[in-house]
Amino acid sequence: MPPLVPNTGRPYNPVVTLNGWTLPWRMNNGVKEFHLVAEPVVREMSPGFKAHLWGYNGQSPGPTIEVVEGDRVRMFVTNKLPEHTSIHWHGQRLPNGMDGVSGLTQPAIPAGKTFVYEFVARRPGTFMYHPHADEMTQMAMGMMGFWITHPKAKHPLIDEVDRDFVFLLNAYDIDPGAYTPKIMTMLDFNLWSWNSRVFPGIDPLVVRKNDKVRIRMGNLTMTNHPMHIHGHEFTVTGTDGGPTPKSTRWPEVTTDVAVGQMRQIEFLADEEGDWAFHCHKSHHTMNAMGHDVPTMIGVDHLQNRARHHQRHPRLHGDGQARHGRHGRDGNALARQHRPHDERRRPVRLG
Ligand SMILES: [Cu+2]
Repeated sequence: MPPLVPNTGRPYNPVVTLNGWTLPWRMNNGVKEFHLVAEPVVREMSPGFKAHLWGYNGQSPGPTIEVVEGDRVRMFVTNKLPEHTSIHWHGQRLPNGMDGVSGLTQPAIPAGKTFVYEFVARRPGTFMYHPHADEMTQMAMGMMGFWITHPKAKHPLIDEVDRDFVFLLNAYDIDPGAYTPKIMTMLDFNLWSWNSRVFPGIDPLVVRKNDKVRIRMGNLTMTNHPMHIHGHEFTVTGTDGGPTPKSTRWPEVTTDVAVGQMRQIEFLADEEGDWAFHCHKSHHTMNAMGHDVPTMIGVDHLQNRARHHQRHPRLHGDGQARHGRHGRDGNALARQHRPHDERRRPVRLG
């Protein structure tokens, strides 16, 4: 027998935010009230590796907001950052003054102040939120979140699914040994993350065999990501513009998510196993990026080590006998020579 469905509670199947959560609300005279607090946060990006980011309500990305088509929504936004901010509700139909572009539709929210946004969630779909104030800094620091508007009735283009996952693609440039992202980086980020987590710290998308699965992804990095799934085919059923017409859907195993875009994919999980789902840019899959590292393929490491040992005996601890245990790769050398301080990030490769 399938699980019983209660006749009270939410009239929709809530989404699962990878390594995240949905923001609670309160009803006030028919208005759904939410409170977002923009503030500095500490995010553990993978086990043992903590980053000092900016986010909302203690986390980067901020909590997911879930509402129903037609809801009147009131968002209190309190600014606990050391500078001004605002929130733009990416993709929403709303009154111009609620669009959150500082210097255009509103003065920025000063540090220490609260601003209130209010509008009706007019169309169902998948949306994002992020600042439109000092954008380069604030998004490089992790300020962003997801917004889902569920359809209020059965929608011809929105299927019911058993599992509904959401995550944001984001990117950081954090030097080894450092905690804070370099905010001036434009393209050459060294951490490509999902909801500010990196492999193996990303929640798996666990489903039952033959579940119908929906995944909603938003891209708030500075480059595109061809997202690829193994063992199944999916269709793109929605964008930030809403559900796609059925005539435009065809089977794919990879779909590109461009900068500032959102893609919603669906498939039947009818093959058992642990299937990979990843960006097909090999640099992003490997993740631990160091573009200034020379190619070490073909280099005679043993001879180099001997030479290095002669010049820098102090770095080699108890001497050359130890080297044999560390293999022949360039990373082993880097590990040996790096001081063992507690700020060191565990190096993980795909
Ligand atoms: Cu990518």
